[in-house]
Amino acid sequence: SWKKHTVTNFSTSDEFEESFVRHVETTLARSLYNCDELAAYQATSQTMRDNLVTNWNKTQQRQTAKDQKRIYYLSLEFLMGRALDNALINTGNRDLVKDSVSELGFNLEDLISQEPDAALGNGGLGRLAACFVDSLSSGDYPAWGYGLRYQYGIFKQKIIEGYQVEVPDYWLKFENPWEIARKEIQIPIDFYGYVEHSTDAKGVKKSNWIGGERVIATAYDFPVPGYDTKNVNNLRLWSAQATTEFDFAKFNSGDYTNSVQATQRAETITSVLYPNDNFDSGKELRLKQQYFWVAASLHDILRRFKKSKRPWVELPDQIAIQLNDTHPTIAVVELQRVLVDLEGLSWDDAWSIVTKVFGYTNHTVMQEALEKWPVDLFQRLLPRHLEIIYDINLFFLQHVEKKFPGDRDLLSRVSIIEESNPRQIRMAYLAIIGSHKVNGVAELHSELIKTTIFKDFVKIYGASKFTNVTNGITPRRWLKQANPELAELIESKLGSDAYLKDLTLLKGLEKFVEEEDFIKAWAQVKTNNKARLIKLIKELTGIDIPNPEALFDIQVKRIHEYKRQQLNILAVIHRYLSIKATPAADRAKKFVPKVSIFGGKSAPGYYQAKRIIKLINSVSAVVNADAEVGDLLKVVFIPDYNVSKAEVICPASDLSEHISTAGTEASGTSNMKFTLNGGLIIGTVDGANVEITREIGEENIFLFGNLAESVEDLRHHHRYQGVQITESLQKVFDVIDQGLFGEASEFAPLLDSIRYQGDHYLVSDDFESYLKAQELVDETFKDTKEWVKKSVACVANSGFFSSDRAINEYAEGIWNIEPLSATD
Ligand code: DL6
Repeated sequence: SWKKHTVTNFSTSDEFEESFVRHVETTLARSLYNCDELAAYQATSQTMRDNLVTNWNKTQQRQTAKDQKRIYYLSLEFLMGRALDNALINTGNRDLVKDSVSELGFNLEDLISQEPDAALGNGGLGRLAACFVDSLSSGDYPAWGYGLRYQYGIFKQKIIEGYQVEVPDYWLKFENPWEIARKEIQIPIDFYGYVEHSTDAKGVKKSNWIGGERVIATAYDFPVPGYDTKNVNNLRLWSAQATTEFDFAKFNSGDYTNSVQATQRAETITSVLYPNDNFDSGKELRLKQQYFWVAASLHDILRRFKKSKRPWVELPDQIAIQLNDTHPTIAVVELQRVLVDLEGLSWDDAWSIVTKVFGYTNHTVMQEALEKWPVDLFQRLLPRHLEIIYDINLFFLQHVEKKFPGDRDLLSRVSIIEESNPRQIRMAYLAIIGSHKVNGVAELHSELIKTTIFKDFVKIYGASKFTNVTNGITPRRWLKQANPELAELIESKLGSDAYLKDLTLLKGLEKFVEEEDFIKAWAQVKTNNKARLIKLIKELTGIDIPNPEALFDIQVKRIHEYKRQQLNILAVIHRYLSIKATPAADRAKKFVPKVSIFGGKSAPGYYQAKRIIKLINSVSAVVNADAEVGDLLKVVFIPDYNVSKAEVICPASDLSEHISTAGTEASGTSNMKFTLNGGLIIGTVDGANVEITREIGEENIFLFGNLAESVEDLRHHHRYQGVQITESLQKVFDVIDQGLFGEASEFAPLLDSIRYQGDHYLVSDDFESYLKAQELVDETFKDTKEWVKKSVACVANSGFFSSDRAINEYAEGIWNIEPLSATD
């Protein structure tokens, strides 16, 4: 068979159990009689880890011996979720381990749920990085991920009286079996200080940065197993430590507070993940995090390169570095500094190497999310880097001036330094200038960056520097792991699980859509998954969902005005009013029973997003308590949306919402997760929805709303002619204003942003077409069989959205790297 399961290291249950017992008794120092589920989870994980580490070592040796080009993926976020189930699946050990732990008296699912999510990310960008490391390992690419080991990941969200309350996520409370502490790797990282300039005997100018504060970066390694391969790549996360643990002199002189202060200040660098999604917060500590991570990673990468004794010009043949958003852009400057100041290369030689090494992925066109740093802050924190940025800018502007003589406006538009007050460094421009390729993350988005925010750079560099790599998701986690029943049904029809490595094979499902039994089985899987979600909702919120046959309409993602949860909830209110206005006898004919499900975190300081959460919860309280409405409408807000909850939520949707204002969502990846799990989409013509429509067919998606090209005109119209509120939207506003959902003043800021403040996100413009699309959803859902066929069509045509495809495109079009087979 195609499947070798070469990674399986346990040939019998006995082998697994032996190792399990050894870990319980030695690693955990417990006895089997005193082994609870947490301990059993840890022993299972330790046992799996032993295997991974062996293959991890071999992978590293193989990669060093072959000395092929490697890709380093720099991401400030890796939203990995849980590791155990994924490791079991990728290594082909799941069934055996399930039986083994059952023999030992445990249920595998219970053990899996003991693991806290590794929630080192905010949303799409961080989860994309996690899917990418899975695909890099699965495709046998020589690759490392580099990030930060935050002590606190994204906060946990509690809902108290309808409001979001943030609680720290101390995910490292218990020993983490998936990380390997490399305490011996200690890289000094400097901040602050000053620059000394001198001229050597040959008349060459030298710059020497004397740092003022030193922090140590220590490495923690996370093995990343590929699916059905022995290849295990590395994700290295850095943790900050003080140079000296403790100042004894100060301690002995009685100054205890100061003696621990330096330690605390150093460790603060990696203590917390900034909880902003698509917004640049601009705090000093964040810049410190970025430099700390980038400098440690580059030091590590260059140390590895230097061992090969190759000349520096060969660096771009040996390494590619991908900048996941602008967060690691300072790496461009740091590499130039190392090559010029420390390795003695000329500026031009160094710069030619630097620009061949880096690629930059853009994830947003929204101004508020584009990173800028005050020049003053750079001057203090990284004085030598600021000098280098000035020089990069000078040479770049000279190049522009030569190409477009006399165009002063152009020079000021593209300058890395924004002459504002305070002056700012535009990190996206620095990333473009320092990279050989810039990519967007979906076709529409990649076109938009060329025609809007980076238009001038297309003029300067030509269009070929700009490319598209549409995002993808890993089918191992998002189908096999999240939806085992569907995976099993698919495997039974396709005859193997080869589709997990070549997702386009799902196309083979199409030929079964006329089979009655298949359609029935497919529908049954969905019902079972909905039952699983009903249980989770009950546990988390206490809300009963009486009807599992109801249409599950789900919107889970970060809460943001551009993602327009407000549009969704306003339409839910409209539905509620319509149900109540319809005579009881006619209701069943007119409306299909529906459960509107929301989930997602707001950035702690994002006022409007927090109002949206409160409104959803207030509507939920009123609607769910209204006996007159019964099971025709239920509204749920699932607290603390995260990766492990998404694994239960995505397989349970009939419909999911991807309804951003056109032109604002770069790609979206939850749209792909829902489609791959047989859920239909209601969405705008935005991000990857466009390609999803192309792949699955227009007849299988509910599109609505204004197009990206109309957005600017509509905003202009709002500014000068005011906002038109339609009758149906006005009715919704009226009941909110009248206090149907509690204190009206709580929601006024939200409504006012639409009716009086220009409706930036075009809720008023899209409201009617959204309602129409929802009506069509109801009509379509009434024909169960037709709906199920559409569901099959979604899955069968999801092949394109595998992160394996995305990684292959990066490897070929941007990194120029080849896989290194684990059997070589
Ligand atoms: O590219 C991954 C993902 C896209 O699918 C989303 O459209 C985009 O909004 C998201 N961006 C972020 C930025 N967050 N931070 N920090 O997640 O990237």
